[in-house]
Amino acid sequence: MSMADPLRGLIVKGIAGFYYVKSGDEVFRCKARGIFKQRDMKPAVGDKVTMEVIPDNDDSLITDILPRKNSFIRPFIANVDCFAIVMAAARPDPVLPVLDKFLVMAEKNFTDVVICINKCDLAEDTRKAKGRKAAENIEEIKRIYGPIYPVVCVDSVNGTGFEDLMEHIKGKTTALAGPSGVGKSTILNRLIPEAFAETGNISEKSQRGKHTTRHSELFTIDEDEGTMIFDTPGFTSFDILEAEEEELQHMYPDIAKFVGGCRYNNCRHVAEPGCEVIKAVEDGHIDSKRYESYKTLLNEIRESKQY
Ligand SMILES: Nc1nc2c(ncn2[C@@H]2O[C@H](COP(=O)(O)OP(=O)(O)O)[C@@H](O)[C@H]2O)c(=O)[nH]1
Ligand SMILES: [Mg+2]
Ligand SMILES: [Zn+2]
Repeated sequence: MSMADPLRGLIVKGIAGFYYVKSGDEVFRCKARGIFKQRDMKPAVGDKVTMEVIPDNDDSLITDILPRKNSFIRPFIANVDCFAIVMAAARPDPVLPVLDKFLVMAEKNFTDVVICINKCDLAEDTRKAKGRKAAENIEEIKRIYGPIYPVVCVDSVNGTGFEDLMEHIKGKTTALAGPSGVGKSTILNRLIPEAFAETGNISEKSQRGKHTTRHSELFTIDEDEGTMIFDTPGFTSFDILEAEEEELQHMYPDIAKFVGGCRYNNCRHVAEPGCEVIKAVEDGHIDSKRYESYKTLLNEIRESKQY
Protein backbone atom coordinates (compact mmCIF):
# COMPACT_ATOMS: atom_id res chain seq x y z
CA MET A 1 0.00 0.00 0.00
CA SER A 2 1.46 3.38 -0.89
CA MET A 3 0.77 6.40 1.27
CA ALA A 4 -0.05 9.69 -0.39
CA ASP A 5 2.45 12.49 0.23
CA PRO A 6 1.33 14.36 3.30
CA LEU A 7 -0.25 17.74 2.66
CA ARG A 8 2.05 20.66 3.38
CA GLY A 9 1.02 24.06 4.60
CA LEU A 10 1.93 27.23 6.43
CA ILE A 11 0.50 28.31 9.80
CA VAL A 12 -0.96 31.78 9.27
CA LYS A 13 -2.82 32.16 12.55
CA GLY A 14 -3.19 30.45 15.89
CA ILE A 15 -6.04 31.10 18.28
CA ALA A 16 -7.18 29.16 21.35
CA GLY A 17 -5.54 25.86 20.46
CA PHE A 18 -6.52 26.01 16.78
CA TYR A 19 -4.09 26.62 13.99
CA TYR A 20 -5.09 27.98 10.61
CA VAL A 21 -2.95 26.32 7.97
CA LYS A 22 -2.76 27.69 4.44
CA SER A 23 -2.15 25.12 1.75
CA GLY A 24 -2.55 26.37 -1.81
CA ASP A 25 -5.72 28.45 -1.90
CA GLU A 26 -7.27 26.75 1.07
CA VAL A 27 -7.01 27.41 4.79
CA PHE A 28 -7.57 24.42 7.09
CA ARG A 29 -8.44 24.71 10.74
CA CYS A 30 -6.16 22.30 12.53
CA LYS A 31 -5.34 20.90 15.92
CA ALA A 32 -1.82 19.87 16.81
CA ARG A 33 -0.99 16.21 17.35
CA GLY A 34 -0.71 15.36 21.05
CA ILE A 35 2.89 14.31 20.67
CA PHE A 36 4.00 17.96 20.31
CA LYS A 37 2.85 18.73 23.83
CA GLN A 38 4.74 15.75 25.20
CA ARG A 39 7.88 16.92 23.44
CA ASP A 40 7.32 20.47 24.62
CA MET A 41 7.02 21.70 21.04
CA LYS A 42 4.45 24.27 20.12
CA PRO A 43 3.58 25.17 16.53
CA ALA A 44 4.16 28.86 15.78
CA VAL A 45 2.67 31.22 13.24
CA GLY A 46 5.08 31.02 10.30
CA ASP A 47 5.76 27.31 10.78
CA LYS A 48 5.76 25.07 7.75
CA VAL A 49 3.93 21.90 8.65
CA THR A 50 2.59 18.65 7.33
CA MET A 51 -1.00 17.81 8.06
CA GLU A 52 -3.61 15.15 7.78
CA VAL A 53 -7.05 16.05 6.56
CA ILE A 54 -9.52 13.87 8.43
CA PRO A 55 -12.63 12.97 6.42
CA ASP A 56 -15.97 13.88 8.02
CA ASN A 57 -14.20 16.03 10.59
CA ASP A 58 -14.24 19.80 10.85
CA ASP A 59 -10.64 19.95 11.94
CA SER A 60 -7.45 18.64 10.42
CA LEU A 61 -4.35 17.52 12.26
CA ILE A 62 -0.85 18.99 12.20
CA THR A 63 1.42 15.96 12.07
CA ASP A 64 4.87 17.51 11.82
CA ILE A 65 6.69 20.84 12.05
CA LEU A 66 9.40 21.31 9.43
CA PRO A 67 12.79 22.67 10.55
CA ARG A 68 12.74 26.39 11.30
CA LYS A 69 15.05 29.03 9.89
CA ASN A 70 14.59 30.99 13.13
CA SER A 71 11.99 31.53 15.82
CA PHE A 72 11.09 34.14 18.39
CA ILE A 73 9.49 33.96 21.81
CA ARG A 74 7.62 37.24 22.07
CA PRO A 75 5.93 37.40 19.63
CA PHE A 76 5.93 33.63 19.14
CA ILE A 77 6.56 33.39 15.38
CA ALA A 78 8.91 31.44 13.13
CA ASN A 79 10.67 31.70 9.78
CA VAL A 80 11.19 35.44 9.43
CA ASP A 81 13.14 36.19 6.22
CA CYS A 82 13.39 39.93 6.66
CA PHE A 83 12.90 42.59 9.31
CA ALA A 84 11.56 45.94 8.24
CA ILE A 85 12.74 48.01 11.18
CA VAL A 86 10.61 51.11 11.44
CA MET A 87 11.63 54.44 12.93
CA ALA A 88 9.73 57.69 12.57
CA ALA A 89 11.37 60.79 11.10
CA ALA A 90 9.88 62.50 14.16
CA ARG A 91 7.02 62.05 16.65
CA PRO A 92 8.59 60.06 18.16
CA ASP A 93 12.19 61.03 17.35
CA PRO A 94 14.35 58.04 16.39
CA VAL A 95 16.39 56.47 19.18
CA LEU A 96 19.46 55.00 17.53
CA PRO A 97 20.55 52.60 20.30
CA VAL A 98 17.07 51.04 20.04
CA LEU A 99 17.46 50.75 16.27
CA ASP A 100 20.82 49.03 16.92
CA LYS A 101 19.16 46.51 19.25
CA PHE A 102 16.63 45.57 16.58
CA LEU A 103 19.47 45.26 14.05
CA VAL A 104 21.37 42.94 16.39
CA MET A 105 18.23 40.83 16.79
CA ALA A 106 17.97 40.58 12.99
CA GLU A 107 21.66 39.72 12.56
CA LYS A 108 21.47 37.10 15.29
CA ASN A 109 18.58 35.43 13.48
CA PHE A 110 20.14 35.62 10.02
CA THR A 111 17.41 37.74 8.45
CA ASP A 112 17.59 40.43 5.81
CA VAL A 113 17.00 43.98 6.98
CA VAL A 114 15.43 47.11 5.58
CA ILE A 115 15.38 50.25 7.70
CA CYS A 116 12.12 52.04 7.05
CA ILE A 117 11.86 55.70 8.05
CA ASN A 118 8.16 56.50 8.34
CA LYS A 119 6.39 59.87 8.75
CA CYS A 120 8.67 61.45 6.16
CA ASP A 121 5.84 63.91 5.45
CA LEU A 122 6.88 65.64 8.69
CA ALA A 123 10.13 66.72 7.01
CA GLU A 124 8.38 68.55 4.19
CA ASP A 125 8.08 71.97 5.77
CA THR A 126 11.66 72.87 6.61
CA ARG A 127 10.69 76.50 7.18
CA LYS A 128 9.46 75.31 10.56
CA ALA A 129 11.74 74.01 13.33
CA LYS A 130 9.69 70.79 13.56
CA GLY A 131 10.21 70.04 9.89
CA ARG A 132 13.91 70.81 10.07
CA LYS A 133 14.31 68.43 13.02
CA ALA A 134 12.55 65.64 11.08
CA ALA A 135 14.76 66.31 8.03
CA GLU A 136 17.89 66.20 10.22
CA ASN A 137 16.78 62.90 11.74
CA ILE A 138 16.30 61.39 8.27
CA GLU A 139 19.72 62.62 7.13
CA GLU A 140 21.41 61.20 10.22
CA ILE A 141 19.90 57.73 9.75
CA LYS A 142 20.85 57.75 6.07
CA ARG A 143 24.39 58.88 6.85
CA ILE A 144 25.06 56.33 9.60
CA TYR A 145 23.07 53.34 8.33
CA GLY A 146 22.93 53.89 4.57
CA PRO A 147 26.40 52.39 4.01
CA ILE A 148 25.46 49.26 6.01
CA TYR A 149 21.76 48.57 5.33
CA PRO A 150 19.09 49.58 2.83
CA VAL A 151 17.19 52.63 4.09
CA VAL A 152 13.81 53.67 2.63
CA CYS A 153 11.64 56.68 3.41
CA VAL A 154 7.87 56.35 3.51
CA ASP A 155 4.84 58.36 4.48
CA SER A 156 2.24 55.78 5.36
CA VAL A 157 -0.59 58.27 5.76
CA ASN A 158 -0.31 59.40 2.13
CA GLY A 159 1.23 56.19 0.84
CA THR A 160 4.46 57.50 -0.64
CA GLY A 161 7.68 55.49 -0.81
CA PHE A 162 6.00 52.10 -0.84
CA GLU A 163 7.47 51.03 -4.20
CA ASP A 164 10.90 51.34 -2.57
CA LEU A 165 9.81 49.37 0.45
CA MET A 166 8.21 46.65 -1.73
CA GLU A 167 11.47 46.31 -3.64
CA HIS A 168 13.17 45.12 -0.44
CA ILE A 169 10.47 42.79 0.87
CA LYS A 170 9.35 41.24 -2.42
CA GLY A 171 9.29 37.43 -2.29
CA LYS A 172 10.10 37.40 1.42
CA THR A 173 8.25 36.82 4.66
CA THR A 174 8.77 40.05 6.56
CA ALA A 175 8.10 41.16 10.12
CA LEU A 176 7.76 44.79 11.11
CA ALA A 177 9.72 45.78 14.19
CA GLY A 178 10.24 49.10 15.91
CA PRO A 179 9.13 51.14 18.90
CA SER A 180 5.49 51.85 19.52
CA GLY A 181 3.94 54.86 17.79
CA VAL A 182 6.27 54.89 14.77
CA GLY A 183 3.49 53.72 12.42
CA LYS A 184 3.91 49.96 12.03
CA SER A 185 0.16 49.29 11.96
CA THR A 186 -0.42 52.12 9.50
CA ILE A 187 2.26 50.68 7.21
CA LEU A 188 0.73 47.23 7.52
CA ASN A 189 -2.68 48.60 6.53
CA ARG A 190 -1.11 50.11 3.42
CA LEU A 191 0.58 46.88 2.48
CA ILE A 192 -2.39 44.63 3.09
CA PRO A 193 -5.71 46.46 3.43
CA GLU A 194 -7.65 43.40 4.58
CA ALA A 195 -5.42 43.20 7.64
CA PHE A 196 -7.41 45.98 9.30
CA ALA A 197 -4.62 46.39 11.80
CA GLU A 198 -5.85 48.83 14.36
CA THR A 199 -3.94 52.08 14.42
CA GLY A 200 -3.71 53.81 17.72
CA ASN A 201 -3.99 57.55 17.79
CA ILE A 202 -0.84 59.12 18.96
CA SER A 203 -1.42 60.98 22.18
CA GLU A 204 0.10 64.44 22.18
CA LYS A 205 1.57 63.99 25.63
CA SER A 206 3.27 60.63 25.49
CA GLN A 207 3.83 60.73 21.72
CA ARG A 208 3.04 57.07 21.66
CA GLY A 209 0.41 55.09 19.79
CA LYS A 210 -1.82 52.64 21.60
CA HIS A 211 -1.05 49.16 20.47
CA THR A 212 -3.85 46.71 19.95
CA THR A 213 -2.81 43.61 17.97
CA ARG A 214 -3.14 40.61 20.28
CA HIS A 215 -2.54 37.63 18.03
CA SER A 216 0.17 37.19 15.46
CA GLU A 217 -1.05 36.61 11.96
CA LEU A 218 0.65 36.09 8.62
CA PHE A 219 -0.82 37.93 5.62
CA THR A 220 -0.16 37.41 1.95
CA ILE A 221 0.75 40.58 0.03
CA ASP A 222 1.47 38.92 -3.30
CA GLU A 223 0.57 35.28 -3.83
CA ASP A 224 2.57 34.82 -7.06
CA GLU A 225 5.75 36.38 -5.75
CA GLY A 226 5.37 34.77 -2.34
CA THR A 227 5.46 38.07 -0.47
CA MET A 228 4.08 37.81 3.06
CA ILE A 229 4.04 39.93 6.19
CA PHE A 230 3.50 39.27 9.88
CA ASP A 231 1.14 41.32 11.97
CA THR A 232 2.35 40.92 15.54
CA PRO A 233 1.76 42.56 18.90
CA GLY A 234 5.34 43.86 18.58
CA PHE A 235 8.82 42.83 19.58
CA THR A 236 9.25 44.05 23.12
CA SER A 237 11.84 41.75 24.63
CA PHE A 238 15.06 40.95 22.88
CA ASP A 239 16.93 37.69 22.80
CA ILE A 240 20.08 39.72 22.56
CA LEU A 241 21.19 39.08 26.12
CA GLU A 242 21.42 35.41 25.21
CA ALA A 243 24.21 36.35 22.84
CA GLU A 244 27.76 35.65 23.93
CA GLU A 245 29.90 38.75 24.22
CA GLU A 246 32.23 37.28 21.62
CA GLU A 247 29.35 37.13 19.09
CA LEU A 248 28.31 40.76 19.35
CA GLN A 249 31.11 42.18 17.20
CA HIS A 250 29.86 40.04 14.29
CA MET A 251 26.36 41.52 14.58
CA TYR A 252 27.65 44.97 13.68
CA PRO A 253 28.67 44.54 10.02
CA ASP A 254 30.48 47.90 10.10
CA ILE A 255 32.57 46.74 13.08
CA ALA A 256 32.97 43.15 11.87
CA LYS A 257 34.90 44.45 8.85
CA PHE A 258 37.80 45.44 11.13
CA VAL A 259 37.77 42.41 13.40
CA GLY A 260 40.72 40.05 13.02
CA GLY A 261 43.43 42.67 12.67
CA CYS A 262 43.68 43.45 16.39
CA ARG A 263 46.83 42.63 18.37
CA TYR A 264 44.95 40.26 20.69
CA ASN A 265 42.76 37.68 19.09
CA ASN A 266 40.28 37.84 21.98
CA CYS A 267 40.08 41.63 21.63
CA ARG A 268 36.64 43.03 22.49
CA HIS A 269 37.60 46.45 21.11
CA VAL A 270 36.96 48.38 24.32
CA ALA A 271 40.36 49.72 25.42
CA GLU A 272 42.88 47.11 24.30
CA PRO A 273 46.17 48.29 22.78
CA GLY A 274 46.65 47.61 19.08
CA CYS A 275 42.89 47.48 18.42
CA GLU A 276 41.97 47.96 14.76
CA VAL A 277 38.32 48.70 15.61
CA ILE A 278 39.24 51.59 17.91
CA LYS A 279 41.59 52.86 15.20
CA ALA A 280 38.77 52.65 12.63
CA VAL A 281 36.53 54.70 14.94
CA GLU A 282 39.29 57.31 15.36
CA ASP A 283 39.85 57.41 11.59
CA GLY A 284 36.12 57.88 11.00
CA HIS A 285 35.52 54.52 9.28
CA ILE A 286 33.12 53.41 12.00
CA ASP A 287 30.52 55.88 13.25
CA SER A 288 31.14 56.77 16.89
CA LYS A 289 27.45 56.37 17.83
CA ARG A 290 27.44 52.83 16.47
CA TYR A 291 30.64 52.09 18.39
CA GLU A 292 29.18 53.52 21.61
CA SER A 293 26.07 51.38 21.21
CA TYR A 294 28.26 48.31 20.65
CA LYS A 295 30.03 49.01 23.95
CA THR A 296 26.73 49.58 25.75
CA LEU A 297 25.29 46.28 24.52
CA LEU A 298 28.54 44.50 25.35
CA ASN A 299 28.21 45.75 28.92
CA GLU A 300 24.58 44.64 29.10
CA ILE A 301 25.60 41.15 28.02
CA ARG A 302 28.48 41.06 30.53
CA GLU A 303 26.24 42.18 33.37
CA SER A 304 23.57 39.62 32.51
CA LYS A 305 26.16 36.82 32.66
CA GLN A 306 27.32 37.77 36.16
CA TYR A 307 24.35 36.15 37.86
N1 LIG B 1 2.31 62.27 9.95
C1 LIG B 1 2.29 60.93 9.92
N2 LIG B 1 1.66 60.23 10.91
C2 LIG B 1 1.67 58.89 10.82
C3 LIG B 1 2.30 58.20 9.75
N3 LIG B 1 2.14 56.88 9.95
C4 LIG B 1 1.45 56.74 11.10
N4 LIG B 1 1.15 57.95 11.64
C5 LIG B 1 0.40 58.19 12.89
O1 LIG B 1 1.18 57.75 14.00
C6 LIG B 1 0.33 57.19 15.01
C7 LIG B 1 0.82 55.80 15.40
O2 LIG B 1 0.65 54.92 14.30
P1 LIG B 1 0.53 53.33 14.47
O3 LIG B 1 0.45 52.76 13.12
O4 LIG B 1 -0.55 53.00 15.43
O5 LIG B 1 1.94 53.00 15.16
P2 LIG B 1 2.51 51.60 15.75
O6 LIG B 1 2.42 51.71 17.25
O7 LIG B 1 3.94 51.53 15.32
O8 LIG B 1 1.68 50.48 15.19
C8 LIG B 1 -1.08 57.22 14.45
O9 LIG B 1 -1.73 58.35 14.97
C9 LIG B 1 -0.86 57.36 12.96
O10 LIG B 1 -1.92 58.02 12.32
C10 LIG B 1 2.94 58.98 8.72
O11 LIG B 1 3.50 58.47 7.74
N5 LIG B 1 2.89 60.34 8.85
MG1 LIG C 1 0.52 49.05 16.07
ZN1 LIG D 1 40.02 45.19 18.82
